[in-house]
Amino acid sequence: MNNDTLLIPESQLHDLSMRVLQHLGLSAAHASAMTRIVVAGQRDACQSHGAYRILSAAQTIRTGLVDLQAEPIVQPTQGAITRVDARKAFSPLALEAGLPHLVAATRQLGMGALVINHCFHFTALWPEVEMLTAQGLAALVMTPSHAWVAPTGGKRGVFGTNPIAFGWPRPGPYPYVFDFATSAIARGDLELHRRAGKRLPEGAGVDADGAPSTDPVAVAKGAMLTFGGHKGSALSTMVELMAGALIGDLNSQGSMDFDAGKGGVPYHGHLLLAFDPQRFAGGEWPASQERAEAMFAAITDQGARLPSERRFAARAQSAKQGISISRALYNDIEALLQ
Ligand code: NDP
Ligand code: PYC
Repeated sequence: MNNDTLLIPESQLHDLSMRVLQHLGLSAAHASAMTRIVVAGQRDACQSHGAYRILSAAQTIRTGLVDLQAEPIVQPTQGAITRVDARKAFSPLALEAGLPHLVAATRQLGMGALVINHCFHFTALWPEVEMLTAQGLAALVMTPSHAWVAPTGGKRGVFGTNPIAFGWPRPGPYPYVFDFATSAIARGDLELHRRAGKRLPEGAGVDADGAPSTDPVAVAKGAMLTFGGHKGSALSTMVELMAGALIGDLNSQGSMDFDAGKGGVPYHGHLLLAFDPQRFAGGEWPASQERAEAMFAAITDQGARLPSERRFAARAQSAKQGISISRALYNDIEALLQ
């Protein structure tokens, strides 16, 4: 550990986050739900969506757009669908309110959907997916963001960074989980490059004239690009449709218009789909699970790693030695108390 990095107990980061978020005016219920997610992110060395997000929350609160106290309203589950109105508040509390209903519907029907409307969303998706795999369910989660990302062949933002996360329950402590932005890099990562004065990887974006650029400031003025060319572009379109139009909420352009240049985190809806493998595979689930495990082994046996293995290793390391956080970030978060 060098001078620029601190190692702190999880409880210390938890307390700091609670104090800061409540100092910024959030209710204890919102502060707790948000703290659980950002601390988990930092614990898992998810730098773009860990403690750094406390700064994003603070900036969003300054816009005056977010409701700091609103209790989410869970509407009665209709068929497979549970809908939660977050009422212009941050999403984590609405997620926690809706999740038990999603799990119950999924167990009853074999599959279920949780629709969260009218939320400010700033978190990673893997904590949400892991809440479902912990219940023995498979999960697919997606959300739009702000229209920062140009379609392949274009140069103006249309899509959000539009993450997609998938989880599969496994025997043992860890599920199979992937979680990635459909943009070449996440916006949070672009911001971290800007803070550190670093160039972006090639292919991350274009400047305001549409020319390829690795300058995070120029790309923020121009547009980010999707990963994988037309394939990322199509996946990003799907996220706009499934977690925007389908659930009766804003797409990434609508979110950006709502923000009107104030610099808050995106405001839109959010979609979680859950599947009960016991129901889908019927009596075949034990054999199906064995085949899935054989596939994972065929990946790792050749030296390739599974997604989330880096995070799980960081989680184990954090449990042993404390959570690693940059001193500059810790100081910036603490400064919010003044
Ligand atoms: P990364 O590119 O860092 O990682 C994507 C996934 O690929 C992870 O599951 C990662 O696992 C895995 N992975 C990375 N390298 C390998 C490898 N060599 N072999 C196998 N798997 C690998 O993610 P992004 O930067 O795109 O996204 C970061 C976070 O930002 C996500 O959690 C996402 O939810 C969040 N986000 C949230 C948004 C929102 O609107 N709320 C918008 C955009 C992003 P591992 O973590 O173990 O490295
Ligand atoms: O990193 O792209 C991102 C992001 C958008 C909203 C929250 N995170």
